[in-house]
Amino acid sequence: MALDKPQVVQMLRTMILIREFDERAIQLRVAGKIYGAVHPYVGQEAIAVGVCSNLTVSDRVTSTHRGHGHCIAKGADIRRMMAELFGRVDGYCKGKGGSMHIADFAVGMLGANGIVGGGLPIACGAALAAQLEGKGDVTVCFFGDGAAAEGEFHEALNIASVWKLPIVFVCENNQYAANNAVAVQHPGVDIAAHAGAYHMPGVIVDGNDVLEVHTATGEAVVRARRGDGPSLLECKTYRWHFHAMRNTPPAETRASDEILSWKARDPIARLEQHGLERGVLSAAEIGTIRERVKSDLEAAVAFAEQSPFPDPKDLLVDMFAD
Ligand SMILES: Cc1ncc(C[n+]2csc(CCOP(=O)(O)OP(=O)(O)O)c2C)c(N)n1
Repeated sequence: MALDKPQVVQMLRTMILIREFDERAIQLRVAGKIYGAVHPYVGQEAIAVGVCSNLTVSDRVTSTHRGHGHCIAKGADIRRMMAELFGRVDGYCKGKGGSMHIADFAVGMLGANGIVGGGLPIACGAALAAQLEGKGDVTVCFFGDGAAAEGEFHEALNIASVWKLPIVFVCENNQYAANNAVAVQHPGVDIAAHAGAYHMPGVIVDGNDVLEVHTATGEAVVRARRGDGPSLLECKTYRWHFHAMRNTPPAETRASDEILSWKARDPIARLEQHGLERGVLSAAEIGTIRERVKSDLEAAVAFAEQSPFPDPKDLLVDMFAD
């Protein structure tokens, strides 16, 4: 069923916000205003938005080191996210966690995660909790193609299948794990092919098409809510920028036309085109969405800048459980 206008507007706005948040984060990092590693999600926005547009606030997600897009799509507050990147007390971890540790349980965001594959067992635990609670909530587990080469990937798929956990595994295959192209990490081309071994549906999705991601996730979420167990979606996409703040892999090792061919499939431009062709968006409305995103982001940066640094005497506060 075609999405209605408010849904298209909401998706487009969220995708633009995710992109602009990370482009701004790169600028701020280069300018030395924020600290630590930033792993940009630019180019992958259709996945977070297409997936999370099927979720309610009580559904949970686990994220990765490249987590800003998941946080925004699940409803986290960009002011507190930005304050965290600035290392300030109003950040999600009071400025002591940084980009890779943003969590907001109030909106079901169980946390970004610096450990590759670390979200997979956490997602199984969250899905088991949801199964025991019996309210029909699902858990989505985002992870990369590199994480699919970790043992935790197989353990998680196995236990989720055996226990029919209400979980959707979403592999964001952005073609690289740091320096390594997907072909050198995996013997087969498709991560989704592993699903058959664990007796669950495995679906390959165009990860640069938010509508396709939305539909495929919708089917997996219905299956999970019904009690029929997990699914694996492999979203084929591309990481436009470097891995973290270093140029990895060096631009010259990527085939010269590779980046260009993926940029021609820009997920935001494709949704704009879809909206214009269907007559549910006008160029003026797109301009207004972009302006609004810009002012919201500047407000987030201003909020972060006025927030104080944590007091050094609080260095160990919140580090250990009582
Ligand atoms: C267990 C573990 N091994 C290695 C690393 C170092 N590391 C950080 S990100 C990364 C690549 C991850 O690739 P992928 O899962 O495909 O995610 P992407 O960065 O492409 O989004 C590696 C190897 C780590 N953080 N944790």
